[in-house]
Amino acid sequence: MAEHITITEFLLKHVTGEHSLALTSMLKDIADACKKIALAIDQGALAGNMGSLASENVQGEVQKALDVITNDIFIETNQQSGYVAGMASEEMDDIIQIAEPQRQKGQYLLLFDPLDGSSNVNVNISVGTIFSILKSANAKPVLADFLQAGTEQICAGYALYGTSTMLVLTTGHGVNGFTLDVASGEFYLSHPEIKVPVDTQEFAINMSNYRFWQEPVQRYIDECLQGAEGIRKKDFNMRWVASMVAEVHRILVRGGVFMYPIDSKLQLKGGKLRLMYEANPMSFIIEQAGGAATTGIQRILEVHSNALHQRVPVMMGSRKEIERIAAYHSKKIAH
Ligand code: AHM
Ligand code: MG
Repeated sequence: MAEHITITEFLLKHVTGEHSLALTSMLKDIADACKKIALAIDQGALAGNMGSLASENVQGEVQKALDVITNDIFIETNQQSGYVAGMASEEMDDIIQIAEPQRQKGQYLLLFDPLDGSSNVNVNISVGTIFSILKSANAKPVLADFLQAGTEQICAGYALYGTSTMLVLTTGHGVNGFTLDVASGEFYLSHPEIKVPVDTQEFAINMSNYRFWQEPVQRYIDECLQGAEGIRKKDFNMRWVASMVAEVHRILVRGGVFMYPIDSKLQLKGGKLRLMYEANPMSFIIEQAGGAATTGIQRILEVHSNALHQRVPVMMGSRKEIERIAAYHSKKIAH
């Protein structure tokens, strides 16, 4: 573990500029919330946390007990610093207003997915929490204040509840990863200045959707599958965890591309993954680590946001591969 630097020591030293006080304080609360979530997941079935509820969230998805538990933990814990003016969650239809006494210094918006990949919870596979922080134009924010492009993010991160619990974040100056020491309850810097490896031979996509994809995505995957005998002249490996946080983390550590493209089943929805609290924060992290993120036709961080739960096609990871995929969409690389 690199020099045993705690997350608080790291933030105090490295987060500078106009948002430093607020970010340090908010990130401390976020780290606390993620620790509590890690515990709730660890206790799992023993605490009766694993079932499905009768309720559905705004996306029409059946909520798991842990979706609701982790949502409550995240909201409750992140009201404490007083810097958060409003929140938005994958699990809630509308923006979350923060009561007056809890937002004395409220100038920031916190958008989050408390438990991404929650379909994996019952089968004991890694899940995560994703968050994004924006500046609010209003102390009492309304929906319009949240609808900012991803380029406006001042901080983004995720917690991965995997073989160890990690918190990975960016404030726009590179990406750093911290690992939870369960014994002391402290996050320590374990992955300083993460960079996405430039070369990759690994892709992540739900192959069962192949027949629904658009031609540029089929073409890219076909060429990967042809391996050394095909135009790419090298063999590719494939992974699909069905947990975006786990896939993106793997890409940060050893390279690769993660794809959830538009397909004919998703056409009306605009994509599978949500822009504001899934695609934007993960794209910010990937770009800060030297990678790239596109819808196929546009940089994700520049997508105009018109709804809280808006969906987008997502392709992110090693820069050269993402540029190739974008070039297939714009037909800049001919067959
Ligand atoms: P969720 O927020 O409802 O958990 O959905 C998002 C997840 C991503 O983590 C993952 O990449 C994707 O859904 C998996 O989808 P699929 O089950 O279609 O493979
Ligand atoms: Mg999600």
